[in-house]
Amino acid sequence: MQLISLPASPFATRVRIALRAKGLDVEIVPPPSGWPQDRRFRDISPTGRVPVLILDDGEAVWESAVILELLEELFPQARPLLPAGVLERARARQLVRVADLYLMPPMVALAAPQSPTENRRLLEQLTDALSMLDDLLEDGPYAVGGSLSHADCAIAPVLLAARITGSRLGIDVIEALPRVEAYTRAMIRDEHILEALLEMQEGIRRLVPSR
Ligand SMILES: N[C@@H](CCC(=O)N[C@@H](CS)C(=O)NCC(=O)O)C(=O)O
Repeated sequence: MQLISLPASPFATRVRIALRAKGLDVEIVPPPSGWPQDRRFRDISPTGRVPVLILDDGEAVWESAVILELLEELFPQARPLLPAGVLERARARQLVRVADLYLMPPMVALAAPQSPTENRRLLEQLTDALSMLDDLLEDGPYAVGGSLSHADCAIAPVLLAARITGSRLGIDVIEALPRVEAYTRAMIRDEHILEALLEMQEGIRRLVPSR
């Protein structure tokens, strides 16, 4: 199997955390030159986005949350990354949705130049979403159910991205949120999260050397 990935991508990072935790031997490759317009890349990733998982038979699967679910089903013998309880599984999936629908969109928009008014509006959206996350996170070292799950795969890279986005704008978007703050300290005690986040941070530094 191959994972088409970029180190700086929080979406690709969530899949890399899962691959590491499951101990799956997957070759990590960059997108082809000419990405994202490249026709051959569009044939396997119609959205033109990474990550994309290429299975051994050549089938391509895109959308990071779907890739995470697929890995659970393809490798039931590997470490499960969804909690055993039905409700806890729903909670883990909810946090993946929170990352995708509420946390990432303002951050993606903030990465592009915006007017000061728009910047303020997006920042407000981001802090609202972070404060919702503060209410949703459990107290333990992991987001849900006491062990590493899809929720952590999704939330940990988003929080690194939030910290970097905030510091670029001169504010710490996390410091006033006790659970989120505690979680950002606890998450890096997990070796799989830590390694993938260091890769992501280095990827961002290479893209924007001042960060
Ligand atoms: N919903 C997608 C989002 C993936 C995504 O936005 N990836 C970005 C990198 S972080 C990308 O490939 N952007 C290329 C582009 O927009 O042209 C997923 O979860 O996989």
